[in-house]
Amino acid sequence: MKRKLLIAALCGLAVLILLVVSGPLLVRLGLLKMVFYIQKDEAGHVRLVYAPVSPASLPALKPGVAPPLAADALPVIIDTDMAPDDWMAILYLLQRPDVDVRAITVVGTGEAHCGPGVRNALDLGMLAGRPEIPVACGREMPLAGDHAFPAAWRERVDNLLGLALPRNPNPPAAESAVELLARSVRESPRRVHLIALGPLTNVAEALEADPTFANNVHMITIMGGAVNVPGNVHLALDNGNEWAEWNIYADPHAAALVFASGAPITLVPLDATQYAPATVDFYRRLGQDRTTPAAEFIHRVLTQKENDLRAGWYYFWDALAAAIVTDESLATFQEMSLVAIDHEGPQSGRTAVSGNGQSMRVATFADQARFEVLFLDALNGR
Ligand code: AGV
Ligand code: CA
Repeated sequence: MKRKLLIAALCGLAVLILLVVSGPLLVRLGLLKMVFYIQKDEAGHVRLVYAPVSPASLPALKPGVAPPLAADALPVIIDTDMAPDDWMAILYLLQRPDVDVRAITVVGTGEAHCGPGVRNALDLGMLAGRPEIPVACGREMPLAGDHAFPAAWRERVDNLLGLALPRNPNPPAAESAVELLARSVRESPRRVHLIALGPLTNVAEALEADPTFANNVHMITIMGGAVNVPGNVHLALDNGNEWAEWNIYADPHAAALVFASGAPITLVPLDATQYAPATVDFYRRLGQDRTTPAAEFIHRVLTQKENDLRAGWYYFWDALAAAIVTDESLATFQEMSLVAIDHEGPQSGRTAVSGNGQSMRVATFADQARFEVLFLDALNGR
């Protein structure tokens, strides 16, 4: 009996090893759709996963058609570090007829590097039928300090998680991100809504470069910070910093300058985004309801992220912030006086309540069910 069990276990192990070794080859040959393989997860742990491989072999995506813009569409500039949930936020905004995306500026101190980040932003514009939207990148070092996103994360987002987008024939803007920000704000017929989805390096530089910049900004909505909840850098870094959220941590001095600038700010910190986890349930719903190239692309992105969804540590951080811009009733807000702590140490990058802080509107809760419907509808052009 014992021997039979042992033999069965050994056979099982042999089959598993065979599948791991031969899986990728069988997929290449088109004999398998799913495969076991060894992957390093976001926290750097090695694990065995069962998932589709070779996203490059998926059928090429065709450019979609942008919705006709409403006459009173909100003029918006997106400042982004081009991580996967930034792609979701960008496509959400591009698919909404009530949003007029006038420029995309990539921040060089976030997850993507400038070269691939700009390329991918242009190609997202192509996917959404808006290839003419200008895209530029900013400086690649924070205004102060040397906090950087993990190299492995950067490589993955630079490579679009192995996915492909239709190629936008337009070149990047000839200007820098700060110049493009300044010009887009200046030339907008109405005051623009600036949506910052990465470290605040570009936004701080633009505010510093031109004291009148903020006059033509209706609102800066920032995904970043953690006020009354733990931060998220400590999940990846072993530095004892329990407070900081990545976007603020990557350039705390830039955040401090933006906070102190006097510009009107809506902060969407982890306090609110914790209510918008990227769930397997949402992924399944999108799988059954994807009628546009944008919806199809985000489904592919979530397929690449499936293990993170199952592990429960992936959130629609930036997509939620974008959705809140279009529908404020998704969130509950509190007026708070906040500082961004920009000195080195275990609290570097913390967004803390302080009597010396800047008053801003802070989202502390989000309606998950309504956000998901809005997101799914917009991706599908509804
Ligand atoms: O902290 C949230 C910000 C968002 O702008 N980013 C991801 C979103 O684009 C950084 C981040 C936090 N945890 C992460 C992040 C993780 N586990 N993997 C990749 N990026
Ligand atoms: Ca981001």
